[in-house]
Amino acid sequence: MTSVTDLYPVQSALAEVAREVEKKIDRLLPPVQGPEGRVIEAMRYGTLGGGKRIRPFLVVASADLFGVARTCSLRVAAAIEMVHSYSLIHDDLPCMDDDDLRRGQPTVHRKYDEATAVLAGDALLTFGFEVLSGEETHADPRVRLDLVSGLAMAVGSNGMVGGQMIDLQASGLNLDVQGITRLQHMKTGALLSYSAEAGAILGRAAQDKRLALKGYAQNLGLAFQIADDLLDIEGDEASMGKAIGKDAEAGKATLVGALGVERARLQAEMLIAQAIEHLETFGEQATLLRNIARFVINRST
Ligand code: GRG
Repeated sequence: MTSVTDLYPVQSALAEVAREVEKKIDRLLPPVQGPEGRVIEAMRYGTLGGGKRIRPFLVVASADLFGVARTCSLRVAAAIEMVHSYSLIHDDLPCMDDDDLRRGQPTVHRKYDEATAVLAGDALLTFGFEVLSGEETHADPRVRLDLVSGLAMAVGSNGMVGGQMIDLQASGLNLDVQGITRLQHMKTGALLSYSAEAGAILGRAAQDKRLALKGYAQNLGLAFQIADDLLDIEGDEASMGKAIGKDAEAGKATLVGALGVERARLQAEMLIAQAIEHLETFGEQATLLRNIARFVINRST
């Protein structure tokens, strides 16, 4: 059983990476100017000033295992966070989840307008790739190509976008546990998993180490999603005395819905144990990655 005090070091490490990646994103994004300034302002609004920055943490912590310079790993972390922010901006749109608030603030389409939100998401997605492909990311063009193609696969129709498509149709698909697991792997797991793998790519790690980090983050991603659904339910119970979350109400496919709260909680714990097993090859060096895995299922936001 993990106590709250065990999680302090990982929380401060997470906060440190969050601060560093915030600065990096701020420096990389263009300044708000010219007639196109509105979309840049919306890109900045949608990316800066919030979020747990778990994906950047995974990049930096896994790259640290191979002695990669922070200037490089933070650049990759920033690129991934831009792509993650694009997905959230588009996910909040009226044609998808139709949310008014994100991270406690008005969503991008509420603060600006729908067209600006679509464009800000598009521009963040493409800018993420621009950052990855830049020479400052890594001197070796093969490494940059590996990073670019890995991200493309993680967020395309075989990854995040495909998962989102299945999710949008989930109420009519009658998915079983296997189907929901696949959906979650695609929608949430692929980008999380790529984040850890990106650290290994930057470090030109041997294939077994790269696969170990990928496997670790795949299990982590699924547990992360279960924890997110459990927090949704707890939030709804606290605010309205209801036993089902917004996603369940909306007919969305969640493992919590399919397995029930208790079995889903156990499943998340089992996934975290499996994630940690993948790290054996790194010994003590991977302590932070082990702790972030425990943090993911013990977090309160
Ligand atoms: C629109 C192409 C497209 C994809 C959207 C990731 C996603 C796909 C939608 C997010 C919806 C959602 C609530 C998913 C559950 C888990 C998840 C990815 C939550 C958001 O990620 P966090 O918790 O967010 O890392 P922060 O705010 O901390 O960055």
